[in-house]
Amino acid sequence: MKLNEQTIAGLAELLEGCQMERRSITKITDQHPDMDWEDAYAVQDRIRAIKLGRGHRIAGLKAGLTSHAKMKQMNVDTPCFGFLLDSYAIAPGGECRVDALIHPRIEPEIVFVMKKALRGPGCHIGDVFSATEYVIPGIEVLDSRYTDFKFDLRSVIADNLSASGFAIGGVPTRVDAQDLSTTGLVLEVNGRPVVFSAGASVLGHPATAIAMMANELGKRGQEIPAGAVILSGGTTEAVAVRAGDSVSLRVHGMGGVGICFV
Ligand code: OOG
Ligand code: MG
Repeated sequence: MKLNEQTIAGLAELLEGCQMERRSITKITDQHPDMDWEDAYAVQDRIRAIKLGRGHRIAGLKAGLTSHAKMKQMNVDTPCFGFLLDSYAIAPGGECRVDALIHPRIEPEIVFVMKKALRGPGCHIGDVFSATEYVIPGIEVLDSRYTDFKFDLRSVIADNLSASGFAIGGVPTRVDAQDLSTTGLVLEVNGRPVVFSAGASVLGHPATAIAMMANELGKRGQEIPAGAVILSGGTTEAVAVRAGDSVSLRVHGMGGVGICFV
Protein backbone atom coordinates (compact mmCIF):
# COMPACT_ATOMS: atom_id res chain seq x y z
CA MET A 1 0.00 0.00 0.00
CA LYS A 2 1.21 3.48 -0.84
CA LEU A 3 -1.38 5.73 0.80
CA ASN A 4 -1.93 6.25 4.53
CA GLU A 5 -5.21 5.60 6.37
CA GLN A 6 -6.11 9.24 6.49
CA THR A 7 -5.74 9.73 2.74
CA ILE A 8 -7.80 6.60 2.07
CA ALA A 9 -10.56 7.84 4.38
CA GLY A 10 -10.47 11.26 2.71
CA LEU A 11 -10.79 9.75 -0.77
CA ALA A 12 -13.70 7.56 0.34
CA GLU A 13 -15.50 10.60 1.74
CA LEU A 14 -14.78 12.58 -1.43
CA LEU A 15 -16.26 9.90 -3.72
CA GLU A 16 -19.19 9.26 -1.39
CA GLY A 17 -19.89 13.01 -1.30
CA CYS A 18 -19.90 13.11 -5.12
CA GLN A 19 -22.47 10.33 -5.26
CA MET A 20 -24.70 11.98 -2.65
CA GLU A 21 -24.45 15.41 -4.25
CA ARG A 22 -24.55 14.20 -7.88
CA ARG A 23 -21.36 15.88 -8.91
CA SER A 24 -18.35 14.52 -10.73
CA ILE A 25 -14.61 15.02 -10.28
CA THR A 26 -11.45 14.18 -12.20
CA LYS A 27 -9.98 10.79 -11.47
CA ILE A 28 -8.34 10.55 -8.05
CA THR A 29 -5.06 9.11 -9.37
CA ASP A 30 -4.35 12.58 -10.84
CA GLN A 31 -3.78 13.78 -7.25
CA HIS A 32 -2.41 10.43 -6.02
CA PRO A 33 -0.32 8.94 -8.83
CA ASP A 34 1.33 6.47 -6.40
CA MET A 35 -1.95 4.91 -5.35
CA ASP A 36 -1.85 1.14 -5.95
CA TRP A 37 -4.46 -1.57 -6.51
CA GLU A 38 -4.64 -2.35 -2.77
CA ASP A 39 -5.18 1.31 -1.91
CA ALA A 40 -7.97 1.41 -4.47
CA TYR A 41 -9.77 -1.55 -2.86
CA ALA A 42 -9.15 0.02 0.57
CA VAL A 43 -11.01 3.17 -0.58
CA GLN A 44 -13.84 0.97 -1.93
CA ASP A 45 -13.98 -0.94 1.40
CA ARG A 46 -14.15 2.35 3.26
CA ILE A 47 -17.05 3.56 1.09
CA ARG A 48 -18.85 0.28 1.83
CA ALA A 49 -18.34 0.86 5.58
CA ILE A 50 -19.73 4.41 5.30
CA LYS A 51 -22.81 3.12 3.46
CA LEU A 52 -23.41 0.24 5.88
CA GLY A 53 -23.08 2.74 8.70
CA ARG A 54 -25.90 4.70 7.08
CA GLY A 55 -28.19 1.69 7.16
CA HIS A 56 -27.70 0.33 3.63
CA ARG A 57 -27.37 -3.44 3.18
CA ILE A 58 -25.21 -5.36 0.73
CA ALA A 59 -27.39 -6.83 -2.03
CA GLY A 60 -24.69 -8.53 -4.03
CA LEU A 61 -21.39 -8.26 -5.86
CA LYS A 62 -20.34 -7.10 -9.28
CA ALA A 63 -17.56 -7.93 -11.66
CA GLY A 64 -16.65 -5.20 -14.13
CA LEU A 65 -14.46 -4.65 -17.16
CA THR A 66 -14.78 -8.37 -17.92
CA SER A 67 -15.49 -7.99 -21.66
CA HIS A 68 -13.19 -6.65 -24.35
CA ALA A 69 -15.95 -4.28 -25.47
CA LYS A 70 -15.99 -2.69 -22.01
CA MET A 71 -12.21 -2.70 -21.60
CA LYS A 72 -11.88 -0.97 -24.95
CA GLN A 73 -14.64 1.55 -24.22
CA MET A 74 -13.14 2.49 -20.85
CA ASN A 75 -9.49 2.10 -21.86
CA VAL A 76 -8.57 -0.33 -19.08
CA ASP A 77 -7.30 -3.88 -19.41
CA THR A 78 -8.09 -5.78 -16.20
CA PRO A 79 -11.37 -7.04 -14.70
CA CYS A 80 -12.16 -5.78 -11.22
CA PHE A 81 -14.81 -6.20 -8.52
CA GLY A 82 -17.25 -4.22 -6.40
CA PHE A 83 -20.44 -4.44 -4.37
CA LEU A 84 -24.16 -3.75 -4.83
CA LEU A 85 -26.46 -2.17 -2.25
CA ASP A 86 -30.09 -2.95 -1.53
CA SER A 87 -30.95 0.66 -2.41
CA TYR A 88 -29.54 0.09 -5.94
CA ALA A 89 -32.12 -2.59 -6.75
CA ILE A 90 -34.75 -1.58 -9.31
CA ALA A 91 -37.81 -3.83 -9.65
CA PRO A 92 -38.27 -5.40 -13.11
CA GLY A 93 -40.57 -3.03 -14.98
CA GLY A 94 -39.76 -0.34 -12.42
CA GLU A 95 -38.50 3.21 -12.68
CA CYS A 96 -35.08 4.73 -12.19
CA ARG A 97 -34.92 8.45 -11.45
CA VAL A 98 -32.26 10.24 -13.47
CA ASP A 99 -32.30 13.32 -11.23
CA ALA A 100 -30.67 11.15 -8.57
CA LEU A 101 -27.79 10.39 -10.94
CA ILE A 102 -24.95 12.24 -12.67
CA HIS A 103 -24.83 10.67 -16.16
CA PRO A 104 -26.37 7.19 -16.20
CA ARG A 105 -25.42 4.43 -18.61
CA ILE A 106 -26.81 0.92 -18.88
CA GLU A 107 -25.30 -2.40 -19.82
CA PRO A 108 -26.58 -5.93 -20.39
CA GLU A 109 -25.36 -8.63 -18.04
CA ILE A 110 -25.83 -12.25 -17.07
CA VAL A 111 -26.42 -12.47 -13.32
CA PHE A 112 -25.40 -15.44 -11.18
CA VAL A 113 -27.23 -16.34 -7.97
CA MET A 114 -25.14 -18.65 -5.81
CA LYS A 115 -26.35 -21.53 -3.66
CA LYS A 116 -22.94 -22.28 -2.13
CA ALA A 117 -20.06 -20.10 -0.98
CA LEU A 118 -16.99 -19.94 -3.24
CA ARG A 119 -13.52 -19.24 -1.95
CA GLY A 120 -10.32 -18.91 -3.98
CA PRO A 121 -7.53 -19.43 -4.77
CA GLY A 122 -7.88 -22.18 -7.31
CA CYS A 123 -11.56 -21.67 -8.21
CA HIS A 124 -12.38 -22.61 -11.77
CA ILE A 125 -15.45 -22.58 -13.94
CA GLY A 126 -16.47 -26.10 -12.77
CA ASP A 127 -16.57 -24.87 -9.15
CA VAL A 128 -18.75 -21.96 -10.25
CA PHE A 129 -21.14 -24.35 -12.03
CA SER A 130 -21.59 -26.48 -8.93
CA ALA A 131 -22.03 -23.44 -6.65
CA THR A 132 -24.60 -21.65 -8.84
CA GLU A 133 -28.30 -21.77 -8.02
CA TYR A 134 -29.38 -20.12 -11.27
CA VAL A 135 -28.53 -17.46 -13.85
CA ILE A 136 -30.89 -14.67 -14.92
CA PRO A 137 -30.82 -11.54 -17.14
CA GLY A 138 -29.83 -8.24 -15.54
CA ILE A 139 -29.50 -4.60 -16.56
CA GLU A 140 -26.86 -2.67 -14.69
CA VAL A 141 -27.12 1.12 -14.29
CA LEU A 142 -23.70 2.79 -14.07
CA ASP A 143 -23.02 6.33 -12.88
CA SER A 144 -19.31 7.08 -12.61
CA ARG A 145 -18.37 9.74 -10.11
CA TYR A 146 -15.70 10.81 -12.62
CA THR A 147 -16.41 13.45 -15.23
CA ASP A 148 -17.25 11.91 -18.62
CA PHE A 149 -16.50 8.42 -17.19
CA LYS A 150 -12.79 9.22 -17.58
CA PHE A 151 -10.88 6.99 -15.19
CA ASP A 152 -8.13 4.45 -14.91
CA LEU A 153 -8.32 1.06 -13.24
CA ARG A 154 -7.32 2.23 -9.74
CA SER A 155 -9.73 5.18 -9.80
CA VAL A 156 -12.67 3.07 -10.95
CA ILE A 157 -12.01 0.38 -8.31
CA ALA A 158 -12.01 3.09 -5.62
CA ASP A 159 -15.33 4.36 -7.03
CA ASN A 160 -16.85 0.88 -6.64
CA LEU A 161 -16.91 0.43 -10.42
CA SER A 162 -19.47 3.19 -11.03
CA ALA A 163 -22.16 1.08 -9.30
CA SER A 164 -25.52 2.79 -8.93
CA GLY A 165 -28.37 0.48 -9.92
CA PHE A 166 -29.40 -2.92 -11.21
CA ALA A 167 -32.56 -4.72 -12.27
CA ILE A 168 -32.86 -8.49 -12.48
CA GLY A 169 -35.69 -10.32 -14.15
CA GLY A 170 -36.75 -12.97 -16.61
CA VAL A 171 -36.52 -16.69 -16.10
CA PRO A 172 -34.19 -18.13 -13.44
CA THR A 173 -32.28 -20.68 -15.51
CA ARG A 174 -30.01 -23.56 -14.53
CA VAL A 175 -26.44 -22.66 -15.34
CA ASP A 176 -26.06 -25.85 -17.41
CA ALA A 177 -29.44 -25.60 -19.17
CA GLN A 178 -27.85 -23.96 -22.20
CA ASP A 179 -24.41 -22.92 -23.40
CA LEU A 180 -23.93 -19.50 -21.82
CA SER A 181 -21.07 -18.62 -24.15
CA THR A 182 -23.30 -18.78 -27.24
CA THR A 183 -26.32 -17.29 -25.44
CA GLY A 184 -27.36 -14.11 -27.27
CA LEU A 185 -28.21 -10.83 -25.54
CA VAL A 186 -30.17 -7.99 -27.18
CA LEU A 187 -30.46 -4.61 -25.46
CA GLU A 188 -33.25 -2.34 -26.68
CA VAL A 189 -33.77 1.35 -25.99
CA ASN A 190 -37.26 2.67 -26.74
CA GLY A 191 -38.02 -0.47 -28.71
CA ARG A 192 -34.95 -0.16 -30.90
CA PRO A 193 -32.29 -2.88 -30.61
CA VAL A 194 -29.03 -1.03 -29.89
CA VAL A 195 -26.39 -3.52 -28.80
CA PHE A 196 -26.01 -7.24 -29.44
CA SER A 197 -23.67 -9.71 -27.83
CA ALA A 198 -23.15 -13.27 -26.65
CA GLY A 199 -22.16 -14.57 -23.23
CA ALA A 200 -18.69 -15.38 -24.56
CA SER A 201 -17.92 -11.67 -24.65
CA VAL A 202 -17.29 -11.99 -20.91
CA LEU A 203 -13.93 -13.77 -20.65
CA GLY A 204 -15.07 -16.55 -23.02
CA HIS A 205 -17.80 -17.61 -20.59
CA PRO A 206 -19.41 -15.45 -17.88
CA ALA A 207 -18.78 -18.09 -15.19
CA THR A 208 -15.07 -17.30 -15.63
CA ALA A 209 -15.75 -13.83 -14.17
CA ILE A 210 -17.24 -15.45 -11.06
CA ALA A 211 -14.23 -17.77 -10.66
CA MET A 212 -11.91 -14.81 -11.09
CA MET A 213 -13.84 -12.87 -8.46
CA ALA A 214 -13.61 -15.77 -5.96
CA ASN A 215 -9.85 -15.98 -6.59
CA GLU A 216 -9.39 -12.23 -6.20
CA LEU A 217 -11.45 -12.11 -2.98
CA GLY A 218 -9.52 -15.16 -1.74
CA LYS A 219 -6.28 -13.15 -1.92
CA ARG A 220 -7.85 -10.72 0.52
CA GLY A 221 -9.16 -13.50 2.83
CA GLN A 222 -12.76 -13.06 1.66
CA GLU A 223 -15.22 -15.29 -0.16
CA ILE A 224 -18.36 -15.16 -2.26
CA PRO A 225 -21.09 -16.01 0.24
CA ALA A 226 -23.88 -18.51 -0.40
CA GLY A 227 -26.93 -16.67 -1.73
CA ALA A 228 -24.85 -13.94 -3.38
CA VAL A 229 -26.30 -12.17 -6.42
CA ILE A 230 -23.43 -11.41 -8.79
CA LEU A 231 -23.33 -9.29 -11.93
CA SER A 232 -20.76 -10.95 -14.19
CA GLY A 233 -20.01 -7.79 -16.19
CA GLY A 234 -21.37 -5.92 -19.19
CA THR A 235 -21.20 -7.98 -22.37
CA THR A 236 -21.05 -4.85 -24.55
CA GLU A 237 -20.14 -1.20 -24.23
CA ALA A 238 -22.48 0.74 -21.91
CA VAL A 239 -25.18 2.95 -23.44
CA ALA A 240 -26.10 6.44 -22.16
CA VAL A 241 -29.74 6.90 -21.14
CA ARG A 242 -31.93 9.86 -20.19
CA ALA A 243 -35.33 10.60 -18.70
CA GLY A 244 -38.09 9.17 -20.86
CA ASP A 245 -36.08 6.17 -22.08
CA SER A 246 -37.48 2.73 -21.62
CA VAL A 247 -34.93 -0.05 -21.94
CA SER A 248 -35.14 -3.79 -22.08
CA LEU A 249 -32.79 -6.72 -22.26
CA ARG A 250 -33.67 -10.04 -23.82
CA VAL A 251 -31.44 -13.04 -23.30
CA HIS A 252 -31.87 -16.20 -25.35
CA GLY A 253 -33.64 -18.91 -23.34
CA MET A 254 -33.81 -16.72 -20.22
CA GLY A 255 -36.56 -14.20 -20.91
CA GLY A 256 -35.92 -10.55 -20.27
CA VAL A 257 -36.09 -7.55 -18.01
CA GLY A 258 -36.98 -3.91 -18.63
CA ILE A 259 -36.91 -0.61 -16.74
CA CYS A 260 -37.86 3.02 -17.41
CA PHE A 261 -35.85 6.17 -16.76
CA VAL A 262 -37.94 9.05 -15.44
C1 OOG B 1 -17.07 0.77 -14.78
C2 OOG B 1 -18.00 -0.36 -14.43
C3 OOG B 1 -17.78 -1.56 -15.28
C4 OOG B 1 -18.86 -3.65 -16.23
O1 OOG B 1 -19.80 -4.43 -16.23
O2 OOG B 1 -17.93 -3.73 -17.02
C5 OOG B 1 -18.89 -2.56 -15.23
C6 OOG B 1 -17.64 1.66 -15.86
O3 OOG B 1 -17.62 1.27 -17.02
O4 OOG B 1 -18.09 2.77 -15.53
O5 OOG B 1 -19.80 -2.53 -14.44
MG1 MG C 1 -21.46 -3.84 -15.11
